[in-house]
Order: sequence, then C-alpha cells, then structure tokens
Amino acid sequence: MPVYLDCDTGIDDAVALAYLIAHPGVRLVGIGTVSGNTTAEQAARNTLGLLAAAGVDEVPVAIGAHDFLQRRFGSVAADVHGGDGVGGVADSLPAPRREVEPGGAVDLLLRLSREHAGALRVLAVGPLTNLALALRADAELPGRVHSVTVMGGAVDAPGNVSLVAEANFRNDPAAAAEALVAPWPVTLVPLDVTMSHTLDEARRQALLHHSGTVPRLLGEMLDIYLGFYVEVYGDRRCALHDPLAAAVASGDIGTAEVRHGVFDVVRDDGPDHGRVIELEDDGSAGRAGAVMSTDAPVAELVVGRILAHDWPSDPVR
Ligand SMILES: [Ca+2]
Repeated sequence: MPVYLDCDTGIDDAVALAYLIAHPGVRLVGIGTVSGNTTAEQAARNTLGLLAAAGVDEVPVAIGAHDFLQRRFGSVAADVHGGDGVGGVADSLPAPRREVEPGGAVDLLLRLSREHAGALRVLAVGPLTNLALALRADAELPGRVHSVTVMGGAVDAPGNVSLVAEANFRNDPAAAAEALVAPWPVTLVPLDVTMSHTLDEARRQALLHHSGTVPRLLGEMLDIYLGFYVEVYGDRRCALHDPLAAAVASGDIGTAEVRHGVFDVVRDDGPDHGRVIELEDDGSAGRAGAVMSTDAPVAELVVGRILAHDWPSDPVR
C-alpha cells in the first residue's frame, strides 16, 4: 500500500518511520515535514538522515510549512524531543542520500495523490498545516486519496500541552479543523488511545543493542523521551502516539472502539485553544472516526517489526 507520511520528526515520528520502513506491506512513497516537535527544516534533515541510516534512498522528502495557518511557529519541544527533535542524535545520523524535493510538501502530496489515485494512504503525525494547505490548493484532493489517518487531539482525555489540548492540534487548530471535515475518510488517533500504548525501558534496551543502525539510533534517542515521561507514567516508558497512528493506517492494529462524529477544533485564543469539540451532525461537514481503543497492544507489534527487519549495520558516511 502506498503511504505518504507527513511528520515533524520527532522521536515518536522516528519510531513510526522505522516501523513503516520495516513493514513489508507498506510502500513509503513520500514524506513531507512540518514544524512542531522541531522545525520543518530540521525535521527533513532528521528524516533524510534516518532514511540514509536505513539504506533507503528512493523516498522523496519535502519540506513543508514552517509556520502555521494563523500564527508563526514558536519554539521546538526541546524538553520532550531534544533540541534537534531526535534526542541529540541528529549529528550522528549519516549524510543524506538525496536532496529535499524542490517543490515542497504540498506539491509532493498533490503529485503523489495523482500518481497513486485512489490508493494513497495519508498518515499525518504532526500539525496538519500541510494537509490544510493541500486542500486549499486543490479541492479535488480528497477524491484521489484512499484514507487519511491523523495522530492528534484529545477527545475525552486530558491534553498534553494544556489541560484540554494535544500538541499537534494546539499548534495549528485551524488546519486540524479543516482536515477533519474535508470529504475524505479520516481516522483520528487521539491521546485517548495513544496514552495507553507505551514503550518501556526493556524495549528501548532491545532497540539499543540491536546490530542495525536504525534500531540503535532509536534506542539512543528514546532515552530523553522516556526520561520526560517519568513524570507522567511514574517509570521509564513513553507513549507511542505516532507509531500507533502508523499501525492503524497500515491496518496492523484493529480498532475496538471508534467514535464517529463531526469534530471541530477550537481556534480562539484562551484556555480551550486546540481543544477537540464534537458538533451536531447536520450533514454539512465530513465525519471522522476517533479511535478510542484498539484490539491489541501496539508496542510489541511496532518494536517487533523494527527488531525483525534486516537493517544496515554500517551507515554510509
Ligand atoms: Ca509527531
């Protein structure tokens, strides 16, 4: 299945990327980046470095929006993901094997939607700015896309960057709102489900001591991420936000409970900024399905696929 990944790479983005590369049924056909955990530019550098470490050189990477629809990008999430987005390992990533695409992420997504019309699965695990800009640029886009899976939002669960808001949606609530009501099949993977799927220190150690370069790099970068989450979980484990969305998009994980509805995201400044709200369904806006629980734990599946993959052990520098 052809997959376009839109991301703000990002430690859990990096785990999701490795999982997608390791999944034999997934063909990663393009990656766009957006600011969020780090800048769109740094996210592209991180992504290209990880692809080089994986020995993958056929996947185009395009830099997308640096700023959000209604405000400028603020600052990187250094306390969660490190100053470089990937827990300090950016400088030890191998040199990129290719240049970024000249046209940017919106052009790349639109081009891929034509090349893989009807089949392209869009997986968005950062702020939804690129998706919103692509929808504005081409209103026919939804008709060419198989499905859209979004990591973001908190439906009933508390937020992770405010009492009520999740980071991707709070960064660009206008873009999230536009993407959720567009006429394409949207599956939302919110904090309600991602917070209950965790990667623990034992699995980090398994990655760290793998012979492959990519798992080792993941093990290294996860150190700071697990450290950040100690105050949340009480021990060294992290939420698998983006990998869970990737496993839902690929069909690896089945969804047990899905809440279908018309969802909006609060754009006003104030305490509810970035909050997901459910609107009355009067037929004027597209519905989305919010995954509230899955039929299996995702950590074993995601880490299992990464550990089982035949990764290069000696990056080309
Ligand atoms: Ca992300």
